[in-house]
Amino acid sequence: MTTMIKNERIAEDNERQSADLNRDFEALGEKLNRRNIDIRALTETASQLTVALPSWGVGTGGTRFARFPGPGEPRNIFEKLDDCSVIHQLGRVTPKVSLHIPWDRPKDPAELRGYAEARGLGFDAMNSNTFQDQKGQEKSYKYGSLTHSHAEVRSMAVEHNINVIELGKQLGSDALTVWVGDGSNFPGQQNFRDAFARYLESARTIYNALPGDWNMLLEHKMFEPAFYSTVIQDWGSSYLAAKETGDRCLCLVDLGHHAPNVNIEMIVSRLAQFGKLGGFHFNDSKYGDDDLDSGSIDPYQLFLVFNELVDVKQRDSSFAPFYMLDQSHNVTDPIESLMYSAAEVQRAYVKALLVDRVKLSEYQQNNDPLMAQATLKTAYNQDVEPILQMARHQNGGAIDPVGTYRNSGYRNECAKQRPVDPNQSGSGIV
Ligand code: RM4
Ligand code: MN
Ligand code: MN
Repeated sequence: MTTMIKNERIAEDNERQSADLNRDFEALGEKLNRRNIDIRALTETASQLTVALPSWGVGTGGTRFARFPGPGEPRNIFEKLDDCSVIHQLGRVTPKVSLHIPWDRPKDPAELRGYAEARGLGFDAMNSNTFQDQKGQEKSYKYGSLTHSHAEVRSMAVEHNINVIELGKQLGSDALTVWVGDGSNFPGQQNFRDAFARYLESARTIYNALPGDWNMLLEHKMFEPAFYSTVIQDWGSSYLAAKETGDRCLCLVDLGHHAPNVNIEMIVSRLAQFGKLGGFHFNDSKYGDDDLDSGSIDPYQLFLVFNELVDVKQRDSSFAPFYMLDQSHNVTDPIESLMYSAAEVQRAYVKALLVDRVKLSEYQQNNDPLMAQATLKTAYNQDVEPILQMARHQNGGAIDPVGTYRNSGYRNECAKQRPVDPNQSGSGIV
């Protein structure tokens, strides 16, 4: 077991940086004050944002060509939780972990829950995996899972999901995210209508097993692994399925799961308008489902998404979607990427909070496109780094999480304590 980073190490680093931070924070506070924005209240609101960590994200990812493992990768779910606890310790945005089952199936759920709680962590939405076969699995998902043409395969996939719900109950989770790779690779391979009907039937059976206070989140994805058609390909299919399934069945938007140039922020608005926006998988993309770090390619898009989310929240204070980072870290230290990305998500949120919504709606009403977009840009162009730093500092985290992490030598310690087991694939998605 690797230990978390010593609090003295964090305090020591913060000590060196806090005088500059205080000056920057005061200066920004003065500027925001001119707009009657209270920087302390804003920092408090920023601190309330949380984004779940994907358990699979702390291992080095890869592509279908290769994976280049880094030193000291976590070899099991306990070591993954160790890494997640460090990410949260320094960044203070990520108190929950989202598990993929069976990748992270614990032998003893109570033990895992205790282990997480001892590290200040809880469990977010559970993810079921019916997109690959497991060792010894009776039937294959090669031609689909929840939508398979054979009832026995569908039942197996439904059972798996129900099983994941049962496990999640023991871990204190309150949502199930369902993403299936089901679809086809050839025109004619699958009847679109029948496949969707089978999906609806399977989804309903899973939904019926959902505890009363849980949500079921349906995640759409345009393509991959199916390259011609995918059953839940777009937000429209997702919406229809969620609506047919039940009130607590909602849509989950993964930023990387759309065609290039699609206006994702408008999808956000549409789903929210009809009460069906349930969650997000944050990442960034250039070409497809690249799973790049959040905000690394198009931070403005991330801001525009949050601009919508803030708008929704103002209209409906009960709006509380599930947020998770869904990234594959192929060339970086996953701990660094996840800390950095969580801060990028928080940054987009804080900037969205800065949008002058009264003015924006006046410009919209008066058909002044230039000033409407300038209102968004004013918020987006404001450097809010001191707010993020202060939020971390006040909550016991590091002013500079990546710097403190590097100073701590945590990764080297992991490399010593976690010798590579040649029989294990480690973690990280491909
Ligand atoms: C999919 C999708 C799911 C994730 C898997 C591993 O593309 O984004 O959310 O769980 O990858
Ligand atoms: Mn996803
Ligand atoms: Mn994906």
